[in-house]
Amino acid sequence: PQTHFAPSSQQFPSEFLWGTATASYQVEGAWNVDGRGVSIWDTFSHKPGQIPNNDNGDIADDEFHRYKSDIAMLRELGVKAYRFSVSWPRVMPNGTGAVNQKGLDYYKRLVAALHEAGIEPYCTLYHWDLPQVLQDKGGWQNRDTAEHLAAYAAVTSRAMADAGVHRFMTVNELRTFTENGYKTGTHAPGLKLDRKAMAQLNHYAVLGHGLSLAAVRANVPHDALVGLADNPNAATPVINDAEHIEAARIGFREENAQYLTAIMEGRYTDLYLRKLGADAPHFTDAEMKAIGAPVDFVGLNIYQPTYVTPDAASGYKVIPQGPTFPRMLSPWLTIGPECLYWAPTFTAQIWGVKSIYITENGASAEDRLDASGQVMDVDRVMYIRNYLSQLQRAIADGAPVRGYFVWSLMDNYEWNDGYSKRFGLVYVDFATQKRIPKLSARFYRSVVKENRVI
Ligand code: GBH
Repeated sequence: PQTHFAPSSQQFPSEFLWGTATASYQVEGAWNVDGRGVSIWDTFSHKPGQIPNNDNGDIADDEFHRYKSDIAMLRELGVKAYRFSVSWPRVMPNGTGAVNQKGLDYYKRLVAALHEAGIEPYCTLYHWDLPQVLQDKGGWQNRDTAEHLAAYAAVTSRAMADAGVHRFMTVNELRTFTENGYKTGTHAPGLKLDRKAMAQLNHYAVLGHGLSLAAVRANVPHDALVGLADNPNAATPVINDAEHIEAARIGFREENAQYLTAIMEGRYTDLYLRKLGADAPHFTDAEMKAIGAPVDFVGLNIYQPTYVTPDAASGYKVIPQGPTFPRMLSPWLTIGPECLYWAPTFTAQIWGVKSIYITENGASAEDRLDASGQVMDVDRVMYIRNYLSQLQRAIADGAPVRGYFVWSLMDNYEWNDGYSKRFGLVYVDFATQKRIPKLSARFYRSVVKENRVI
């Protein structure tokens, strides 16, 4: 009988970069320490009745004070990279102008400790913590915010490059900070704008990426890589025949017309502009050129599929997922591992992208300490294993995926869900700040060590 499986099964490329991800407001805490300014998330979460249990990020994982021991956890996992974000109001308390050196110093300490541990820092410049003073002037409804982001990105990327950071992402998830912040209002600043206002605001958001991309390039060494981490709707064919795959390919491009497609093509699709009619945004050629400037890599945050089927009229149609569709703990987090096959595959096929990272993937689960004080999160292991199998298959079929970051290293402040949804490989007891690696941490350590789905 065969007792030993060939280690080549479901193998990843030898240079594959395994990592984990976090974001400033979700883990740092220290919200009013060393001159940090106020962000829209401080304002939003401090307003009573806004977030379950009135949870906020004042303390979060206290990573500001505990980064050294958290980096020791990264070493335990054996990962080669850590994706973190810089808090804009920590570096520029007023959103523009004066730089708070103490704020920058925190990130220099963090980066130095990562280097010391042999872990490559992947730095996101904007993961949603907009300085409140800029929201007071309209936030992303104001074109100036795009310019201010670029000015902050210039200062921050220069300081981070001096500290040895070679990998930068301008923004995280354009769709989330625009639509959740300004359309559905579930995220800060909690507004509910109409279609016309949203179209213009979305334009300023992608412009913010484009201007920041240029600003970072001008301030970091030529061999540094600059991209973004976006969350395109992961259009996925239900049936893998030519017709359905083509429908999903069309869907992938059109469903993301105002975000990733605009960035990849430097223009809005005809269908997008036609659908908006009189609500279409105002834009200039120069702006579209900045938005479409080439990136060194595309980061994809992929969690759940958007199923698509052919449609005679518009080429594709989105199929809703009913109440019995399997989900993780977050209601939006449906389980469709094959979306991690299609998202990088389409990104490479449609736009010829040569370098892709999965900058986030992971799952919420109802984690409980068992009698022996362990967290046996077999559901999260199931989720990650199945998604990784599809990613491995995508790479085997030619998708140029260079790395993968689990969201998240540890449980943290999950935005409008507060601390009620846990995504970590490491359990955090928020009352004591004690960290307990879950079963999924052990699983991921094995994946990293063997460089295959195990
Ligand atoms: C990512 O968002 C984020 O980058 C990260 O910060 C976050 O912690 C992680 O994933 C897990 O959520 O409550 O009905 O308004 C993933 C995309 C978009 C999913 C907003 C949740 C809110 C749904 N997210 N969405 S709702």
